[in-house]
Amino acid sequence: MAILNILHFPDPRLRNKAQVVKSFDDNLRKLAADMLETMYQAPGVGLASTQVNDLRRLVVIDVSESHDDPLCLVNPEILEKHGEHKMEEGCLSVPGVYEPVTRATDIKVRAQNLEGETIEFEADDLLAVCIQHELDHLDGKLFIDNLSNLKRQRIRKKLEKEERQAQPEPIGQAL
Ligand code: GNR
Ligand code: NI
Repeated sequence: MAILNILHFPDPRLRNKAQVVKSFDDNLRKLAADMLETMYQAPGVGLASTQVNDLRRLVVIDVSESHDDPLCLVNPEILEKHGEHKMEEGCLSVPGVYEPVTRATDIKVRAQNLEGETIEFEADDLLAVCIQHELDHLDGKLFIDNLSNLKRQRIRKKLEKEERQAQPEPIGQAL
């Protein structure tokens, strides 16, 4: 297993749209295992493939308190949405930023598991929020996209500054 690098906003690769998975092989299972390890280590309750610069439609989620209930969803779709509520969200790709987002409260989901079998289930509470958040990632969307341009601009500036301080550019050589 391996810890993967999580892309941070405003990295343009977070805008990529992930592609439908057709081969359910060991390589896909390795990606899922690596994404779970990366998510637990972060720590976070979900992670989408686009966040680790992979374009296979795969999300991993674990909203359990004991961190022992992993869910891997391949090619996930939301079939039904019911109700609305506003909840504070965060994102491993937008570190340190927490903003309220309006989402459906109850959803019906269809996905495939790592063996390619179709599964359908209903979700509510944090699991429903998390699934909607992760599906947005697969389509290149981020939870800050619905904020005002000014707010998003401020977030971009803050993260760009943090990125520079984490990896300072080499000092130009004297010529
Ligand atoms: O760890 C995460 N917590 C979270 C909290 C509220 C709403 C959504 C999330 S998902 C986030 C991990 C992440 O960025 N997944 O893409
Ligand atoms: Ni996220």
